[in-house]
Amino acid sequence: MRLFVAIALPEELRQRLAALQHGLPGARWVAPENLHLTLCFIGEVDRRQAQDLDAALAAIRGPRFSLSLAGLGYFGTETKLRSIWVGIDPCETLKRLQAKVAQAPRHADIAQSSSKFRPHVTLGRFKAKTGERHADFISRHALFRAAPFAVEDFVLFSSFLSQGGAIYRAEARYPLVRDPAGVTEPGGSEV
Ligand code: 3AM
Repeated sequence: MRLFVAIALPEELRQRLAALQHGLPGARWVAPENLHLTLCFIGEVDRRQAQDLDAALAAIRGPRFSLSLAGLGYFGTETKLRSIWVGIDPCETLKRLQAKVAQAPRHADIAQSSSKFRPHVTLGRFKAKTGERHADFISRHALFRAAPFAVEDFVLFSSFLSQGGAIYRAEARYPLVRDPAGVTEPGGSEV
């Protein structure tokens, strides 16, 4: 199975993001129900690795916190966009959670390439050449901002490719703790 770990977004927020998803030639927009913030891409694993990963993720302790989506950016270049995404307001608690999640594959004997965490929510992907309309879209939405939302858990998703596109399924949810004795961390905005 093909897995990744992510923070799911509330329905209302996904609807707000979906409202941005139009008007760009060559875009493969992420289906609104699939919009998420990836913490760690895991890849193909066997059943035993998946079980070990689940155990490692379940052992993670961290506080609940609030996150705000803000800004819009891209990967690739303006003439050859790979993806357009919505950014996240800087959040130390998110960074700490991601660092813990990124350790979990090691405990499950899953090879990982280390890459810097750049938190984002992908809106759409592109294969063909991109141009002025794309650059205009990026500058028009550069100041996008949404109300903060509470992150109360993180999720292990499986991903299947179907004819209609990717289907993501929540395999397990890992709760974060409210008012945690011993895990309250400075610098975050816990809820
Ligand atoms: O959150 P985003 O959209 O940036 O692109 C995939 C998506 O990232 C990424 O994992 C997230 C959940 O599907 N992904 C897919 N295949 C990948 C790979 N081979 C990958 N990331 C790294 N290596």
